[in-house]
Amino acid sequence: MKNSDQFSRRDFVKLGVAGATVGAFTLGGWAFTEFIVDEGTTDTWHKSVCRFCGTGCGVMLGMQGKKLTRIRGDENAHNKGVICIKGALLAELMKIPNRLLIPKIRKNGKLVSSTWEEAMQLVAEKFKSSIDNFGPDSVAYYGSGQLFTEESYTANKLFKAGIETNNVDSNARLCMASAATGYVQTFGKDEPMGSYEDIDHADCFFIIGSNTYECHPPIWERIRIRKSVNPNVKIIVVDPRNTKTAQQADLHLAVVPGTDLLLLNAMLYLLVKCQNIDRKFIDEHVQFMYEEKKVGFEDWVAFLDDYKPELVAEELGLSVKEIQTAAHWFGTSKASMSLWTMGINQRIQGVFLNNTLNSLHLVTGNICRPGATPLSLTGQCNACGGIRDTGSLSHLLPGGRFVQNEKDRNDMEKLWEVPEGTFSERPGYHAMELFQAMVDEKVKTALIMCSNPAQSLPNLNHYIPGLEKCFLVVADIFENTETANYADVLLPTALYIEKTGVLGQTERRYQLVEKLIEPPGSAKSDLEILVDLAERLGHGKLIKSKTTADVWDEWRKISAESKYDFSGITYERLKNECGIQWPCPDVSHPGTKRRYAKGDPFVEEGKEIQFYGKENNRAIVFLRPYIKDEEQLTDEHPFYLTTGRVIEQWHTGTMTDKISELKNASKRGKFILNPIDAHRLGITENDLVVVTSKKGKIEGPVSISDNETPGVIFASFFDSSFLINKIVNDQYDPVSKEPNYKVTAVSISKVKNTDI
Ligand SMILES: Nc1nc2c(c(=O)[nH]1)N[C@H]1C(S)=C(S)[C@@H](COP(=O)(O)OP(=O)(O)OC[C@H]3O[C@@H](n4cnc5c(=O)[nH]c(N)nc54)[C@H](O)[C@@H]3O)O[C@H]1N2
Ligand SMILES: Nc1nc2c(c(=O)[nH]1)N[C@H]1C(S)=C(S)[C@@H](COP(=O)(O)OP(=O)(O)OC[C@H]3O[C@@H](n4cnc5c(=O)[nH]c(N)nc54)[C@H](O)[C@@H]3O)O[C@H]1N2
Ligand code: SF4
Ligand SMILES: [Mo]
Repeated sequence: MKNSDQFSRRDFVKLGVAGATVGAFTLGGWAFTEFIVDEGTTDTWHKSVCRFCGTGCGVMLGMQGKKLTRIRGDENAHNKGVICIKGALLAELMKIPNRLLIPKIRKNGKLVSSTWEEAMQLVAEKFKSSIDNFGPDSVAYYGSGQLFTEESYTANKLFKAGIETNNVDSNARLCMASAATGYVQTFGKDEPMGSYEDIDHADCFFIIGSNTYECHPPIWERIRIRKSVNPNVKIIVVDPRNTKTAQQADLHLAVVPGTDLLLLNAMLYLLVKCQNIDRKFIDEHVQFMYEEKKVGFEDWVAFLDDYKPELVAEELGLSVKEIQTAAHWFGTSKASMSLWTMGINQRIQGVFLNNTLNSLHLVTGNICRPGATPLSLTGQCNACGGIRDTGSLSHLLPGGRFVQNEKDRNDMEKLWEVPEGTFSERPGYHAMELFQAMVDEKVKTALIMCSNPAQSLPNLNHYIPGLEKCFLVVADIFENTETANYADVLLPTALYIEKTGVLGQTERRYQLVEKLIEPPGSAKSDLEILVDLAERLGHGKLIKSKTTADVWDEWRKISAESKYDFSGITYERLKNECGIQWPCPDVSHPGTKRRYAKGDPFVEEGKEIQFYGKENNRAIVFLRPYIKDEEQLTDEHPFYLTTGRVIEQWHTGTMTDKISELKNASKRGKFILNPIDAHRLGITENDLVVVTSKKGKIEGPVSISDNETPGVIFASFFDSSFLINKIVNDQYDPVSKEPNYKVTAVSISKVKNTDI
């Protein structure tokens, strides 16, 4: 595998550290096992988890008194001691100055300091008056895959069972909704069957729409190690851009943005044609379906005829040979593993893509055995545990239940001890509808916790007026976020190890973060705020668990009534173990590495594989036709803009852009162009350009890089002075409602030369 130029970037990080001695033990690039910002000795080491991404790395935190001084990857955890630059700088995160210390209330257009009593009284009054005058659906909660499970669970319960509105959604809608819906449709239950450990057994990696190298570095490191001990292992990367991940692939398929479903169906076509499918597995475990209708194997084969590589290669921007190689490697390897993230989820056909990826595994029998699995990489540290598992989305109830299913509603009403008929059968507003409902003044009062939608939503120009109209209560650790600009009440919250709670990462693993530091000023945990609000709204009895330990125990017991059973995962166990994978039905159960397979407590005795999420125990292979993305190139908009991440920055940058090492290394927001396009347009490095889409235009500097492919412009969304989301389109998948951040047709024109 090629070696990357990342060392120079790491050196930059080292140079960026002012005054501190920095030692870093590096692996294959941006992955570290130990990173020390030496500020003296360390008295005690504490087991914890990184608070950033869904890799969910175990970390060891070195404390000197009440100060976090050292970070080390936890060798005993699933990440085997490997962490990335963001995790390595967790100590810097806890030191960021200018935290929000006291509540603020907007008076005459300005946020002014208040007491908690005054702020919470006002919040409760506003919620009550909206509910009284306009009904419970005039209020809403918008949460985050970065809150602890106990927090999301409590918010969900308060709003759905207490206030009686299903208007509960979160930033996970922007992120995981297509993957979650894909799993539910195909297997009947959300969450992956596989584990990270499968990486150590896979012979073919199919990485599609994931820049694993920058966004899940320890996972990339594990893949790299697998490849280095076994050079025959193949890595296929499907990404329109020549990312750091793509550069190290054996086969990089630089598809035209928005066309992947043609590729997946063409691969299926070739797998059938070359007899690389597993008929026995299909006959035992698979059902074919077109929309709601059962169809046969032959119907599926006939459907694939439209996807002969010769018919689709041109639209994909690939050669027939490239498609053949991908199908051959996937179909003939002993164990194939797919990994994917936003390049597939944030798409108009996000759910269809997820279904079809799952199908590749089902028809080849590459599932439920070591190394063979579709594994959707999760984005945030607790999108899985906190949002998906607790059902904190507008169409869900806890433990894989659905708002629209009467039995599910009645079951949850019993478990939460509220009268039958409490839950509305109508799903609440999903994220995109919710912000539209603010524009339309249907939602009058909303609580936003741990998210910064005024920077992260697509088509910002359209939704900002809604944030202005709605009475917004924003709980954040900082005052200077984009969303805080529209807050009517701003509540200071505790961050990371200033509070206790459970995080659930990609592979169904729950891990505990324990409080080690007091929050600054009068900041409170998000749970404390929710408990306070519940009491003020008259739901103190419903929200009876008021501490994180009590909430966890309540949720743990409730989980026992579902196929998500993790009743055996106690705080006590989590304090001593490096996380446990559910299902885990009792305290002596070791957890479940491979779901739907022997060893999973829900698989019947004597069965090797059982897709028990479905009534007939069969997973579904859907016939999913490709539909052209609405964002097609035209003379007016001849480039694709795609947006995403860089390794040093976390989302809207509120945290990472305040850590000098990360800020210096990532520089500012910019449009990144391929040299060929730049040359053709007469654009040079640092030129100022205007990029225009159907939604608007923004100005920004250009950077030129071979990592981009001709016709595609890349921009990240971390820089609040470069709000790329003003021009990103806001169409969304019709089923998952996840927006299409990845494909926007744009034009680009040069403004003037500048020395930025
Ligand atoms: N450093 C860092 N790491 C993070 C985060 C972060 O903010 N910073 N955030 C976390 C979160 S919440 C998330 S959701 C994940 C996201 O992790 P990723 O999904 O890996 O990151 P992105 O950069 O959003 O997008 C991934 C890739 O999709 C590609 N892509 C764009 N259009 C298409 C297409 O049409 N087809 C295909 N196949 N690919 C396409 C892009 O070129 C990009 O390389 O990262 C997590 N990890
Ligand atoms: N253009 C473009 N836009 C995107 C995406 C993309 O790929 N392209 N990806 C989308 C995806 S996948 C995601 S996940 C979203 C993320 O979008 P957001 O959730 O809006 O982004 P964050 O920056 O993570 O916002 C977290 C906020 O919570 C605050 N915070 C941190 N810790 C705590 C805490 O413990 N409690 C509270 N109350 N607040 C806290 C932070 O200061 C910050 O303001 O962005 C989406 N937007
Ligand atoms: S990979 Fe994710 S969880 Fe691991 S250290 Fe980096 S940001 Fe933290
Ligand atoms: Mo995400």
